[in-house]
Amino acid sequence: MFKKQTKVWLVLTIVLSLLALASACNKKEGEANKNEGATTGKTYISKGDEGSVSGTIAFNGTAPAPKKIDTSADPVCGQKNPNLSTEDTVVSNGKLANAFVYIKDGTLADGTKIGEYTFTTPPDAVTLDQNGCHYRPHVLGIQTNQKLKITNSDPTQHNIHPTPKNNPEWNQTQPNGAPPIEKTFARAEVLVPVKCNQHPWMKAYIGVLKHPFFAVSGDDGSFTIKGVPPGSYTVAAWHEGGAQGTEKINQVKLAANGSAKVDFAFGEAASATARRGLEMMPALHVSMLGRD
Ligand SMILES: [Cu+2]
Repeated sequence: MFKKQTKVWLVLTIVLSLLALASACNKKEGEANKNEGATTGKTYISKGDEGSVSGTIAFNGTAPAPKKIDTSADPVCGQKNPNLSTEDTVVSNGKLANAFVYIKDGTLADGTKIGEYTFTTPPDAVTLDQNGCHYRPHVLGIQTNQKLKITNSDPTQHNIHPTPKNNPEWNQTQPNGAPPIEKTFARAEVLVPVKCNQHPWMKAYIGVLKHPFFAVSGDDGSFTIKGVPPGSYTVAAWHEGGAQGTEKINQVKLAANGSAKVDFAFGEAASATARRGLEMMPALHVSMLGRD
């Protein structure tokens, strides 16, 4: 009787152990499959047939005049930069500076969606300088995981505080004379606002993308995105005007070794211009789909 009971227990124990082992093996296999699934995407390799996308950002209507900033909270700022003014809408001769223009979506000539490619991270850092108690540049682009080097060229202390939605938020004090701060952004985000906890008027915007196809419009409103593979793309221009900024969208087709033109317009009369543009512009040159 005693012997029979022991046998039953022994068999039960063996069966249960085997079941547990099988379950563990299945789990491991499942995890391995999941990891395999995560490594999608092929690295883009230049074919030597890349071209450029360029254009101009217009500002229609009356641009708000820059306002002088009251820097009395930190006398050092006033000493170094007595004429510090707002930079939210910088317009000269009807052209808008500091618009962030980028390839938002599209398909390369080889039929691959741009989002399916991985683009090599540039080894050089992008610099954001604090100089005269404002950020230089005011708008910048960077690739995911590319180094952002923050420098303090002022004889006063700053506190850099990006407020991203898709990346971790942080803030860090940088006293005068302190070494540069180096940071990266792991995820794409257009755009990450940056403020200074020391000087409430200080603002910058960082466009983070997985690819290098972006540019910022200069004082003459012009921009050029270089090294773009041939394909059909949605190009977006973002400007900080409005609560969350304003984004305009256009379509562009780029031939091998080509140079495509695409213009954008912001300001009060921008929508009307965009509609006129649709009727007048040749389709391949640019089709205007002004949004907002
Ligand atoms: Cu500051």
